[in-house]
Amino acid sequence: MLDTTFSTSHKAEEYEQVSRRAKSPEDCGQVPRRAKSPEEYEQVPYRAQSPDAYRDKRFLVFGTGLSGIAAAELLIKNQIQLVLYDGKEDLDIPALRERYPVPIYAGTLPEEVLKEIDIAVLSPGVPTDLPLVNHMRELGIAIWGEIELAYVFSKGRVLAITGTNGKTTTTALLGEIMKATFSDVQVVGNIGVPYTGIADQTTRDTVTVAEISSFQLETIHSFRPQVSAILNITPDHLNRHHTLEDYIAVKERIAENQTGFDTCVLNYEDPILRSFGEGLPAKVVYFSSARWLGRGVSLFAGEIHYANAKIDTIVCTTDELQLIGKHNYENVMAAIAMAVSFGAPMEVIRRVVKNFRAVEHRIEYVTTKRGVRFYNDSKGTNPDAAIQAIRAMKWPTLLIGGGYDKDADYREWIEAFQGKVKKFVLLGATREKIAKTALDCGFPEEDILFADSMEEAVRKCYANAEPGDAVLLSPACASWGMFANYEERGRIFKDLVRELEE
Ligand code: UMA
Repeated sequence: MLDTTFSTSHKAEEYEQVSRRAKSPEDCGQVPRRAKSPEEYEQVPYRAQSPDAYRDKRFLVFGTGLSGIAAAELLIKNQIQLVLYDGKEDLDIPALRERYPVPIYAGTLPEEVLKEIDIAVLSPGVPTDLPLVNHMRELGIAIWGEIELAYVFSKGRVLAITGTNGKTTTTALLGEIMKATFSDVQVVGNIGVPYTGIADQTTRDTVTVAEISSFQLETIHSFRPQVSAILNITPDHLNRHHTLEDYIAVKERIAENQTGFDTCVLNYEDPILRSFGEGLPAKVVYFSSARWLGRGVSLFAGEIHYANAKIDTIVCTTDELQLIGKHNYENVMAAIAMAVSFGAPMEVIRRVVKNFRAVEHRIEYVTTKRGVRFYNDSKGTNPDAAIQAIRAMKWPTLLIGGGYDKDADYREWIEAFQGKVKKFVLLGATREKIAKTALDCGFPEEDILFADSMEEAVRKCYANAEPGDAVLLSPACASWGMFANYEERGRIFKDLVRELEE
């Protein structure tokens, strides 16, 4: 029987080892600890200023991708003046103007236009240190991001997730838990749905679950999630953030406006995040995949526990999950910690986490044919992501890798095979380079196969697989050159797999 609830007192020593928040809301005299209902939530000044404060401002929307267009539409709907700008010289201005009757500029932005602007809303992909953005600062223009605009113009409670890896899975899972608990739930942000696109539809009852990238955190000001999470921090996007320290500082901004009313969920096994939690005004809930925590969410002997001062509950075992791999267990634990902190019932959490399947293209189970399991990890576009996928495989694996050359080093990926890879089928521009690294790492030459197309790669894997094996597409490379994007690569793989004869 898994629904075991027992006292935590027998783990007192471990409990003492776990650093907790510096100040509890009770210490601060701030009660209630967390706003459980929309009514309680409204008593806390989450959104300090109403959108009305901005109705007479002139906005510049920088970027005409998903975020820029959604931001422009939100401002237009609210009858707020704006100028649309994109750095792309060959922007199709007439086509855009047909849909958006506002001034549109591409490439250069006249000084007299800039001088009229009060607030610039940057799309996430726009570096905040561009000369043009620096010039805007000199002119006294406020620099917002699309997330800040959405937050100011939306209503209801917000849960937000950041981290280097696992954001999308955690956001999607938490979104499902929230949908099973509340009637009005929006899942937005870096996951591919701009937050500004739904801001107008939100009410005080809306629960918004947002995946927030480091790019998006750079330009928040008042954004204050009631529950936040930082899953992990490893070097990434350093071309944009320049140093690891800056990247860490940006990630940590997700909690900068949180107080004792709010909760921040952190990975106890990430030393940066463990110490970050020690000084936070928000209530901190840790999760750990490596030890039993007296309080928080722990993976212990194959069981995921949630414990607070009074109870220790087994949420599920890892065998009951459809997701595989330690990193995925961490994503599940973070979602559990966030959901419990937000007041979702444990029975709902249990049901949803057990049924939740991987998001498309991330170690996504496709099907089993003749006893051979097929997994699509087309999103494994760099060696780090591909390492997680091969680590998650519990079976002898026929691995399809290779693609566009991003100048990556494949050694660590190949070292992570640890005897699991039976055949290594290589595609694309990087295939020779990867094969050479594999040979240098002692991978047997006869187990390296080249393929000229995905079809050939799938066929070669199937021909060499035995019942009980797995076939994994996890290329460690971008898809460009052979496919439009990783989504197309993954879908072609899945179609080919489904067509295989039983
Ligand atoms: N642009 C400029 N100047 C620049 C850079 C871009 O004018 O210096 C213009 C481009 O010409 C283009 C537009 O800005 O017209 C593109 O904006 P964008 O790059 O911000 O892309 P969007 O389509 O708005 O998508 C963004 C996120 N993109 C990035 O962060 C790069 C999407 O995340 C997100 O899903 C979407 O908003 C909705 O919120 C994608 C991503 O790659 C998936 N994220 C990175 C990641 O996950 O690693 C952070």
